[in-house]
Amino acid sequence: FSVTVKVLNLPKMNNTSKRPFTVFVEGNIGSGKTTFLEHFCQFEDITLLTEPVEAWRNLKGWNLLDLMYKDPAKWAMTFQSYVSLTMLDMHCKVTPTPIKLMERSLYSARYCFVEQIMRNGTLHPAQFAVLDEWFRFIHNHIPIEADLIVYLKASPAIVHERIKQRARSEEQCVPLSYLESLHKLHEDWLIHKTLGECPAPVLVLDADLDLSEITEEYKRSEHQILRQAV
Ligand code: DGT
Repeated sequence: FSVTVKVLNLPKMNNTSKRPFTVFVEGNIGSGKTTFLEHFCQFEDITLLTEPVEAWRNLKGWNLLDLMYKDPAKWAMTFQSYVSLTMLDMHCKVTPTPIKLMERSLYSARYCFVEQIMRNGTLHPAQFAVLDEWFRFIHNHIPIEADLIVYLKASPAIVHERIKQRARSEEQCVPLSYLESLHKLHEDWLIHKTLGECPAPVLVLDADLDLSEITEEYKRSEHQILRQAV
C-alpha cells in the first residue's frame, strides 16, 4: 500500500536531526479533514499525509472498506487491523519538512472506531482484546510523535448530509446513529478527556461551516501550525 505524500519544495530540507512538528487532523467522517489538508498544500514547509482510504479500498484487489460496511461482524477485525498497519506506516514515515500534517492517527482508530465497534458488539471481546494489545504494544515501543491535534468539530446531522451528498459507494448505509456515537467518542477523547489518552494539545475548529466560510476558520490554525517552521 502507499499513502499520498505531498511535499512542496523538497530541497528546503536541511535539518535532519530535529523531528518535525507533528499535527493530527481529527474529526468525524465527513468533517472536512481532506479539505483542511488541501488548504495547507500552499505552504512549503509542510508535508501532508492523507489517510490511506484508497489502500483500504484496494488491497490486492480486495475492497476492505466495502467488506467491512457490508458485513461488519465478519470483516471489522480484518479491516481494523489493516487500518492500524497503514496508520503506523504514516506515523513512521520520515518526512523532509519541519512540519508534518497527518489525517487521523492510530489514536482515533483505537479510541473512536475500535471503541465504537467494541461497544456496539460488532467485535467479539476476544477480537477487541487482540486489537487493544496491538495498540498498547505499539504505543509502548514505538515513539508516536504528536505536537498538536486539530479537531474538526462537526454536528452529526451535518456530516450525515455531506456523506449522502458525496456518495462514496461504501458509505451509503452509514446511519445517523453511527455518526452520533462516533461524535460522542471524539468528544470524550478530545474535549472531555474521559477516554484513552489525548497525546497533544487540541485546537478545536468549527467544521459545521460550509465551504464558502471554512477557509477563514482554517486560517485560525495557520499561525499555530506554521510558527513551528521558523
Ligand atoms: P473527511 O475529509 O473529513 O470527509 O474524511 P473522510 O470521511 O474521507 O475520512 P474518514 O477517516 O473520516 O473516513 C473514511 C472512511 O473510512 C469512512 O467510511 C470511515 C472509515 N474509517 C476510517 N477510519 C476507520 C477506522 O479506524 N475504523 C472504521 N471502522 N472505519 C474507519
